[in-house]
This record gives sequence, structure tokens and C-alpha cells, in this order.
Amino acid sequence: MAHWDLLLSGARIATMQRGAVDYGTIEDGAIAVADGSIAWVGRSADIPDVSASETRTLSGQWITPALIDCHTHLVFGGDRSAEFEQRLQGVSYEEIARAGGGILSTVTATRNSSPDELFESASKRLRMLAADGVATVEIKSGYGLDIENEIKMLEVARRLGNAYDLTVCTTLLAAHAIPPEFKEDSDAYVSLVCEELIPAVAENRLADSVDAYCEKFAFNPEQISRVFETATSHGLRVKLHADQLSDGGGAELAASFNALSADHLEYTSADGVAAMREAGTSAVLLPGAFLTLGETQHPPITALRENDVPIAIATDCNPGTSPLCSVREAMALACRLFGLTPEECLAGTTREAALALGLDGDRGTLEAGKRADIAIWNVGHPRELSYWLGIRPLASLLIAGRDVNLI
Ligand code: DI6
Ligand code: FE
Repeated sequence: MAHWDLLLSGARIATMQRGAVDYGTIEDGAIAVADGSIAWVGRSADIPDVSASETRTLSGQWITPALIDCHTHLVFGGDRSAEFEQRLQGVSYEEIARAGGGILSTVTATRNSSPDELFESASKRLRMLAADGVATVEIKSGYGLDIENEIKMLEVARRLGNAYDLTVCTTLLAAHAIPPEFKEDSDAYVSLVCEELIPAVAENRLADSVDAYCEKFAFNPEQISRVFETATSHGLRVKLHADQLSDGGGAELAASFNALSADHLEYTSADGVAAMREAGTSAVLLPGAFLTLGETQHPPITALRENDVPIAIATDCNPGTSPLCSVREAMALACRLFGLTPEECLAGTTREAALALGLDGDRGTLEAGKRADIAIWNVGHPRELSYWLGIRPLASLLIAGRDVNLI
């Protein structure tokens, strides 16, 4: 006999199913949950005759898939508010990075932080994401830049996943910046990453994927190819910070390794977009970094749309270029800065963000069989999720069918 743990009815539901029009809306909808998964979705009038342990009748609130933040640097020591002020006075991000500030100042602060300190500060940010409807978060390393501290960051990220109901996906971003110890010999650092770090991380299952930063003052395509070949040989999927500040062929490079995603993409060319389409590589757009850096070059939105490249949106939460702790505000920025529609933004933080993490079989839409990661909102229409700034419209968040209160 079928039995449900929970039945939500009297809601308006945005299923966000692929191919559906108008948010996949079901007016007067209902969702049933059993064993942490969605057992049934449909119109309240069609609810099958199945008993439920608990029934909740909503008063017309909107239900969407819980949000997914598919690109963050949530674990870090210190902050960079002083650099923020410097940049407002006209010093560029690249100038600060070349002078040993920028990412490297966070590296020093992160190396000097204990695992508990990193856990505590990242916990606060994780809770803020959840308070705005997030149930799945990707967290990158990349501020340790040596074996011990990269592993320390990944262990903190794993610990966050164990301590909270949210799912945490971890990404090794050892090729984020050239560590000061290897300033004159970045190839030797890449060798260390390939020969020691990736094997250790893979063996201990500390990372779900491997990322790199392709930029003139970071790592070049040859170095990143070595990192990606090693990652792939250890069974890890890859993704790339691509073409953020210049067109370094990052999108093409990511596509050549069948990357899950290429992220940023402000300077990506038409050829880069075509390569992503061929490889099935998703685009992850990061409007918080675009805004904070005062960037004026827009990602190739028209080409991405014309090529049907899936577009995800994320916070890029990090202390340097995107001190942003709300996926919903990332949606609001993506509308205003990139001209995406509110529906594209909601797809970008649910269905397409799941795809960018390789989790699309499991979450990102409201369909029977998927995890019951469900956000309930006090809004009159889902477009409002991209419209309001500075308010928190979340009514409740269910993760695997259970209420979470992380607010
Ligand atoms: N691009 C970014 O926007 C972040 N990392 C990257 O490769 C910035 C990280 C930082 O400035 O601390
Ligand atoms: Fe980033």
C-alpha cells in the first residue's frame, strides 16, 4: 500500500520541468513526499487516494524547486573590504593581484585560520544562503594553494555538508592562483597538484570535481590541460573559470574536456559558445562578480540562447569579487545586468544549476522521483523572486522532504 509522509496542497507550483512553458505552472497544485522524494505532483483535483501522515493546505503560496548555488568559494579566512575600497579609488583587480594582494591575501588569511574558524565563518554564509531558499551548494577550495591547506578547505566543506541538511558539493580549485612559494616556477606547482594533490584528494573522496582559473595572471591552457587530464584519469569531472577578464580560449578549453560547466564567460567568443554546445558544457553566469568588478563586457547571452547552451546562475560568493550571499539576489542582478528573464533566472538556479553540477537526475525540478527539495514562497508570482531586492520572501524550505530552519 502506498503511503505518503507529507502532502502539500492548495499551492501554485512552478515545476520548472525541462521543455515546459511558463515555469511549468500548476494552478491549485499539490505535491506528495515519501521517503525524502517527490512521490506525486499534480492538480489538487487529481490527488490519488493515498493516505498521508501529514497534510498541509497552503493558501495559494508558490512552490518552486529549492534553489541551488552551483559556484561558490564559501570557505575562506578574513575579508577583503579594504581592497574593495582601493578598487573604488581606481586600482584594478588585476593590479592588486599582480602586486600580491587580491586572492593571495585571502590565501594568507585562510592558511592562518584553523579548521574550526573556517567552519564557523562559512556556516554563517551557508545559513544565509539557506535563508533565501538554497538546499544545494557547491564549495570550492583555492585559498590554500598547498597540499595541507587545500585539503583543510575541502575537509571543512565536507564537514559543512555533514553538519547541515544542505547538500554540499566540493570542488578542488588548487589551480586558482600561483602560490607565493612557486612565483618563479608555476609549472612546478602544477606538477605538485597533479602528482600529489589530485591523487590524495581523489583517494579520500574529498572533491566531487576539479576547477581551474584560466587567466593571464593565473594558469595557462597548457597547465590547465595537465590538471584536467589528471583529474579525468582519477574519475573527476572538471569545470573552469573561463574568459572572465579576457578571452583566453577558456570556453574552448573547458569544452575539449567535456567540462560540466564553463563559468563567468564575459569575454567568450562565438567559437567558444559553439564548442560548449558541441560538448554539452553548461554556462554558469556570475553577476555578483560582474557587478563588483564594474565589468562592462557582457557574457554572450544571445549566442548562448541561440545555441541552446544551458545557462545557470550562481553567487560566486567570495571575499574578493563577489561578496554575495543570496542566490535570489544573484537572480535579481542577472535580470538587471545581463537582461535574462525572471524565468531564465529561476531555471538557472534550479534545473540548470543541477545540470551544471551533474545532479540533474536527482534534483532541480519538481517531478516524481526527484529529491523533495522544495521552497515555499510568499509571492504572488515566481517572477517576483527576481524582482524584489533586499527582502526575504521564503516561507519555508524542505530538504529531502523535511523542514529545515537555518534562518
Ligand atoms: N574569479 C573570481 O571571480 C574569483 N576567483 C576567480 O577565479 C575571485 C576570487 C577572489 O578574488 O578571491
Ligand atoms: Fe569563482
